[in-house]
Amino acid sequence: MLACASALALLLGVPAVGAAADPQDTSDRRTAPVITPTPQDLRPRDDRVTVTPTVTLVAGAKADAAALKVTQQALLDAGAHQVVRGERPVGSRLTVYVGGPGETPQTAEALTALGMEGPGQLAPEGYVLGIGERRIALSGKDRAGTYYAAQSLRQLLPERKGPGAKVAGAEIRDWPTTAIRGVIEGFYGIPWTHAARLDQLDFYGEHKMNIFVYSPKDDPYLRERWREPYPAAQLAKMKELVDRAGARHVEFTYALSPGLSVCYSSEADIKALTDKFRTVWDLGVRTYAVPLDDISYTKWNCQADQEKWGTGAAAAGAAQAYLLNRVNRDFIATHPGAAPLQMVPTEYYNITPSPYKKTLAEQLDEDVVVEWTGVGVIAPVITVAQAKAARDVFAHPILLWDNYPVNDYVTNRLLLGPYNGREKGMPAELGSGITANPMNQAYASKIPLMTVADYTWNDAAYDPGKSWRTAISEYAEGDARTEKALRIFSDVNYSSRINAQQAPALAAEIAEFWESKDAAGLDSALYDLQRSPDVLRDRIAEQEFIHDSEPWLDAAEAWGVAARAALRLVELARDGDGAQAWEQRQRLPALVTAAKSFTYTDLDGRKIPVVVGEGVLDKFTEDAAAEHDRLLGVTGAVKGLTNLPVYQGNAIERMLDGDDSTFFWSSRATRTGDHVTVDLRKEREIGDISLAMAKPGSVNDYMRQGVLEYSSDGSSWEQLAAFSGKAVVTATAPPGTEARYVRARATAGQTNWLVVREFTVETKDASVTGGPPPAAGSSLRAAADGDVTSVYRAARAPESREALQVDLGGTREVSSVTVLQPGDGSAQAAVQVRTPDGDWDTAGELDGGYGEFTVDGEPVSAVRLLWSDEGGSTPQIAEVIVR
Ligand code: LTM
Repeated sequence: MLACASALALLLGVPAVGAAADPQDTSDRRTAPVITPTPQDLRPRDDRVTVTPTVTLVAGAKADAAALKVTQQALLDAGAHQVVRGERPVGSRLTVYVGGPGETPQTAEALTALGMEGPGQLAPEGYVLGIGERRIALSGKDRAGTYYAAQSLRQLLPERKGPGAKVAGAEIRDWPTTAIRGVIEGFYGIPWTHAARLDQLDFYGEHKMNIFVYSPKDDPYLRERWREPYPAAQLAKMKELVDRAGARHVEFTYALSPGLSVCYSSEADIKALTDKFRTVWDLGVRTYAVPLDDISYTKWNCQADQEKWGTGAAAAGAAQAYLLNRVNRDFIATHPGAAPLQMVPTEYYNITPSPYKKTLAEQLDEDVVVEWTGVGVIAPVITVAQAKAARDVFAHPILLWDNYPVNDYVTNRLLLGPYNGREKGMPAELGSGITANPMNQAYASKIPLMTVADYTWNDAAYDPGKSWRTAISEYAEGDARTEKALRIFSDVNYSSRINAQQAPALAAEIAEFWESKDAAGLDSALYDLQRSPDVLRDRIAEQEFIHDSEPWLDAAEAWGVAARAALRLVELARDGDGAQAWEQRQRLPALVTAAKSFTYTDLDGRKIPVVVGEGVLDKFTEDAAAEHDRLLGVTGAVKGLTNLPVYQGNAIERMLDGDDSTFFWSSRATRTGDHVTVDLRKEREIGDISLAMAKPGSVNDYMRQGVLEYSSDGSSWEQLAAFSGKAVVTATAPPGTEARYVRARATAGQTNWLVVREFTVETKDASVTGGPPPAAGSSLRAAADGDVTSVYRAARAPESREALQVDLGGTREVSSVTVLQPGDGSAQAAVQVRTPDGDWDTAGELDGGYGEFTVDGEPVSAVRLLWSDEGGSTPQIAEVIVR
């Protein structure tokens, strides 16, 4: 048997697929056929069939209607003028047989003619699809299988405007390795729209997913007001969803979450639950779930429960088992055709044995399916061993609630990378299946969800990168420019807890640039990034993707612009064009600010700044600025460092911005060893240190127990102070203490996240004197602090013979002095150096924003700007750089 991937390649290699050579065909949206999810066994044949003007469709009375519809449409899209029902082949027409043994008995003969076996031995929902000898045969193990055969055929047939397309012969035997495969709309935040849900159901059918769990956390009728009946309009919509799901062989699962207020022992509540189930039963719902996640199980909602079960987690396990068993026995068991009940335990996120799990495992009816998220709510990996352990500890079939690509905990991000980190063979250990929890953005979720469909159908063949590229290609509907733009956009929205690397393709381009120093390749990649949002806006067929992704598209475009400007800065600086480089450098902050300015509005109306390519694009602009600093000969701005993940754009730099209302905020609780660090960029004498943590509204978000430490090299540290239980920590370094790094390091774990409003470290290396005095908020020191972004702004115009002096702390040979002024630089001054005999030699006159003055290797002990008596403008100096 050929390995599936190579067989597919062979199939694709058959040149006559489609009709690219047909001069009448004007379609520009044709791609080589790829079946997704990846089939289990696909073999090319030597022959091929032709799509004739009239195609005969042979189908029994019981043939799956949905499969017939898909097949018929696919044939018409492939150029057939008409598809007519018939009993047997007619002349040289293409004959298509649709239906497995229970649907269309004639398909068996067609398969025999092709030398193929029927689907009898396949798993449920499996199918065989044969193409050759003027016939196509689709035969499912069951009706869903036939529908999936039709979906595969749809992908193999070309799209063209007239008959005559040649289709490569193929023999496919295919089946799912995961019985239950699909999506749980189980996130917090803005629920999907009705239109999006209908569209998703179509999408699941096309990708051979067979379950949709309706469980949005913010639908009040599912949680807060679970007892209340639905308004008629909402029921009508649900009926539409149930019908659409049925027509796509998708099991619509109704999930009611009573845990916020339920009284487990209450007959009235059990009735309220089953009444609500009965209402949707009448709509056609046959699968039910009772999620009990994200509730307290140590606090009862009624005294009767405490009296019946006592207290503690084991008591909660017993109470939940009681309620679920009642629903299982009173409702599921009394409704023939109902699927096994599903439940989400309150401990859904690990496999650690516990009194709660033990009780639940022992007391819950054995046919109830237990949902589990893997180890960790957002599990970076899920292994075969973990799945086995989950099965053991819960002692029930496991339905994996996989929290990918859900982004309700990072609403500033789109998660467009592939499904990853799930070990091959894991689904077989679960006993039930896999449902993926998607993003608040239904349409943008499709790219990662296609890869979920691929894994769940055929985990053995699953290759995340390949699956991801196929998904993008499919979503682009064969348009090469859309595909490229989508790949670029998805690359900068790639990372998540299951895909560690952000923007892998762009990061590689950037690394290549730093290595090779050749800017052309990177500039072109960044230009493509900058253009990709417009390409997508103009060309993508599913415009709802644009609606979903709008702020991220805006940000991607703006980051493309900013990063290109940063690249140009490096080029100018490397070319020695100091004046232009300085101009470019000053443009950069506004471009970066613009790139960070786009927001997503959440359910509560809060505007959340979105990120794209974080850690790659922002870092590149920082690295470019640092390269400029290096070439200028300055250390650069004081920097914040941390190992903690960031919560929604509250970046580490915010603890250094001198603004007490902005802050760094971690996106997890602090653990032992976590740190926030100030990097002074070079060794300096340090003095007073102040660490201001927590904030109004998050008064407990501070490091409970930790130490303040300093270091010269970032690896060996000296302790300055230990602290505990204080949100504001201060210390003073002993006189003469020199350090490059100062940090606060946690010495114990805690449950709260960390907010740092300001982390200030006083340094004593300022050597700037003279005048005019600085304006409020500025300092003399800013003129020579190694940071070209901090500016000395004078409070007034200079007086006669006034000068700003930078002492070098000794005499040294100096080859040049560079003076940077913001903008065009209006200050006028003589740039002078002090020679060993105390004289001031003039090296030149300030003229414009950038001035570089040669000193010819003279020994110099100080530099000064002797302001000219005339002109009277108020000086501003970004940096005086002495080399
Ligand atoms: O994962 C489960 C069982 N419950 C919630 C989800 O509703 C939520 O979407 C995810 C991601 O934030 N985390 C949960 O704990």
